[in-house]
Amino acid sequence: MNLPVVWHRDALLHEPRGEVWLGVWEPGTEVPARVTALLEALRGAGAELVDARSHEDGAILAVHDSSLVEHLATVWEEWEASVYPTEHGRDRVVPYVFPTDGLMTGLPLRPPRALHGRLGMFCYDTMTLIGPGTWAAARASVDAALTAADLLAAGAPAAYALCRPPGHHAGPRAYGGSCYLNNAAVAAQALRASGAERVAVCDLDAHHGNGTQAIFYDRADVYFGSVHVDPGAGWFPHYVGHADERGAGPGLGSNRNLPLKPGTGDAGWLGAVDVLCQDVRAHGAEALVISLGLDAAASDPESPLEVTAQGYREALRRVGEFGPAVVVQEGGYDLATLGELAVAALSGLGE
Ligand code: SP5
Ligand code: ZN
Repeated sequence: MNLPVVWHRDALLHEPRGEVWLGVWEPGTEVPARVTALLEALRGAGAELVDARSHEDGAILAVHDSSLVEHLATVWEEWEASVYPTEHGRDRVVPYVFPTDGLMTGLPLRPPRALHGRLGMFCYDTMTLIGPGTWAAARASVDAALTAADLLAAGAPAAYALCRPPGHHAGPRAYGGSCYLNNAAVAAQALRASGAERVAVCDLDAHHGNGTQAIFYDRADVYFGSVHVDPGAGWFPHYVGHADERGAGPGLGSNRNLPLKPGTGDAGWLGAVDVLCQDVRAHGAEALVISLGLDAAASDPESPLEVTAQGYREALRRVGEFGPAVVVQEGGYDLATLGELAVAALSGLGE
């Protein structure tokens, strides 16, 4: 495989030790072994491994509020120095109160004094835990995406960033869905900064990329399109990802959601990918970011879309025709097939 694979060893430091789903702590699927599975398969396919280089925070602050970045960078140390681990036996950061519109009823948001009260200002679910290595891994994941964008700026036709933790559920000032910083959005913004006037983000993860959508919703220069299992059919992120979300203000028309029925399979999924391709062409994108979640696969425990490895390969063949591409790893949770899915998908690029 003739494609640079960018990764950072700190990706392994993030150990969420599960997720709290409906009030119960479960093992969770976004595990460090995902990195090992992907690396081994890609190395076996002959890919060139590239170490992620460190980048300034400016690239992150171009898409995220500084309040979120500051929170993520410091919350573990504050948690650990407090009574949560010792008196309460809580060795991971999990929120419990959320300042929803229904709670606030238009009142001004005053950051709570208690850390355990403040968490819900930034985290919108109970499944995205923070431990000692989470910040280092999230920061390294962004560095992988930025290093891949650098390779494109230097003339590479494509580069793959083995990002972990994933990023597409992280918005301008909120994290959730196993995501902390939005690697794909940071890469798209970096491609803009390195000279591409128009960029397109195509999100193939089984779940809607609500964070990336939110970041670019009112912008015309960065198109966002997503194929995903219909949130209206009962799937995460439940509240967003509907077909009528088309962008706002100058960005009206630059956002496309293609929610799909559970059980859709290759033909229907690739038909939706074709709609994204038409959009990318119409947008006049000079560079692409592909949010490559492999959790639409039939083998995946987290989604019902029933896509095959050949389907993924064909999707990247089609999307990759429209320009140089940074491919960013998002979800994908079946450790037994994750590696072969990635190899199949990436082998479609440039075919
Ligand atoms: C990046 C990415 O793919 N994030 C996915 C986050 C969605 N996770 C949804 C989890 C729904 C609850 N899991 C059910 C576990 C039942 N044992
Ligand atoms: Zn997903």
